[in-house]
Amino acid sequence: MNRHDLALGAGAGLLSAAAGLAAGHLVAALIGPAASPVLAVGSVVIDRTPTPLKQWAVETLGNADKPVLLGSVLAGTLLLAALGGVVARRSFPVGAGVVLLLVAVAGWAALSRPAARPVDVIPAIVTAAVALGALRWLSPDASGPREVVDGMGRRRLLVRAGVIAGGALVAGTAGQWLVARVQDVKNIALPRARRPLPPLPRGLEGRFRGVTGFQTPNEDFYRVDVNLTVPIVDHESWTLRIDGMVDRPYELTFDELLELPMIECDVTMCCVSNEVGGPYLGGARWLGVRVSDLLERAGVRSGADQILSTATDGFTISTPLSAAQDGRDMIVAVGMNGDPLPREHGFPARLVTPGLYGYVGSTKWLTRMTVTTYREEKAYWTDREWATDGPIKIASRIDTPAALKAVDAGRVVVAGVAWAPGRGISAVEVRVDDGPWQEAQFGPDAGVAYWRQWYLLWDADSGRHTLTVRARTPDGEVQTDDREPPFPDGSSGLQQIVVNVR
Ligand SMILES: Nc1nc2c(c(=O)[nH]1)N[C@H]1C(S)=C(S)[C@@H](COP(=O)(O)O)O[C@H]1N2
Ligand SMILES: [Mo]
Repeated sequence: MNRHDLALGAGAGLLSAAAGLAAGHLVAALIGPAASPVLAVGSVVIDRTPTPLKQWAVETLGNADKPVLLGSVLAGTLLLAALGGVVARRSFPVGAGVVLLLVAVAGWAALSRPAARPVDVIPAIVTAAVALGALRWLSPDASGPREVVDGMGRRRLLVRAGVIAGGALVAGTAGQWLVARVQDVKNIALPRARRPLPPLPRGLEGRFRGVTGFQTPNEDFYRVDVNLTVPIVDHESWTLRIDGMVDRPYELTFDELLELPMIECDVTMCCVSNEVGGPYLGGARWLGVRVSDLLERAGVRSGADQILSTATDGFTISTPLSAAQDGRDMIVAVGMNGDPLPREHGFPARLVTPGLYGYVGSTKWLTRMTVTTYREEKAYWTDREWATDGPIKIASRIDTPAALKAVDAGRVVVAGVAWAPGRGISAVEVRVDDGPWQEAQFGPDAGVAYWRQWYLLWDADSGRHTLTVRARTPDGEVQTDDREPPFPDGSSGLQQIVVNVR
């Protein structure tokens, strides 16, 4: 096989695979995006990836972890497809076999998801049919004499390749467009809270540039989950089931949920994987139904100590039952900052648990709450050796000045946020180099479940300076530089930044 042959074969393999995947993606957009071949394989890869590697990916790649993963899956697929194309020039059945193998993996991945339905195999079948058809069309008839093989003619081959590439582009784009269209849920009408809270005041962001806003807009709210694509849940057919160790298990539709008494609460949510100084937290006003009300109606039996919540895709989270019973505002939320929950953040309903890290208290795309015990059942992260109860550690962050930034000598605004949701923050202190701890001023207060903005006016003299921040809770805890377990990358360490003053 010469170079020319190799290139033609690889090209045909790549194009065929791309066309197949695009067609599969379009069909998946119509029946359920999660069954899209690339996405299905990606999800299985995520689930099978060992936790330390996953953590490493989140830490080093941040929110890029998903594009990077999808990109790798795609690259691997295309590489194998190219190989299939090359082999197909020698023997079409063997080459086609390689392509079929790829599709079989995608089909298996689509069907092995917990929420899979039989129809989810359709995108894989479409992918196979289109990919094989395209490969056949681009391959010379190997049984013929050499002249006929080459005699397909450059022009004819180019035209065919163009048709396939164009079709793939159209199908892929249409698939993406369809997915985006069904995702818009902004105009669903939500009820008002029984006792609405006064609007959150504008915070320090109105006075100092660079400070995190007091209320995080939905578009800017951090997103952390194991899903490659945002689950698209139809609220008309969605239900919330409450069962397990209860006297009267029951199920609610979305409309029935909206008829229950609603409360509003301001809660700062935070991810355990947030690094010191990191971005994985946000403050929002949530609207929802108290979990204690929902459980009361079911009648919790004695002996239970866990709420095992399940998302529409089968993902589970364990929350200590006590969080629903100790008076804090643990809710099944349907609203976020005055709008329905965005799909990214759990539409139609999610848990919000003040004071607990997201992986133990904030199930998105919630569909079931099962009252049980930790002895009986373990959820996704708990099963991966993360702490069973995840109270958020006291933490603080410097938003401005940015680390390593050069600022002019004189008055410099040092500002940021501090949080210990559930306990509240009573003081924030900043230290310049080895100097004394200086007490910062606060922005507005929205209760103990919410973060506080803080600022300090620093009279800076020129040179290189190190700023350190720490927070205190009303119950006397002082934030220390503690990055020990139970959280492998716990977020309680003291943030230090270096600033160059001119
Ligand atoms: N269904 C589902 N819910 C989930 C997760 C998930 O992967 N799947 N991740 C949890 C984690 S680790 C965090 S930190 C929060 C993040 O919520 P957000 O994406 O709305 O900020 O959601 C939690 N709820
Ligand atoms: Mo998280």
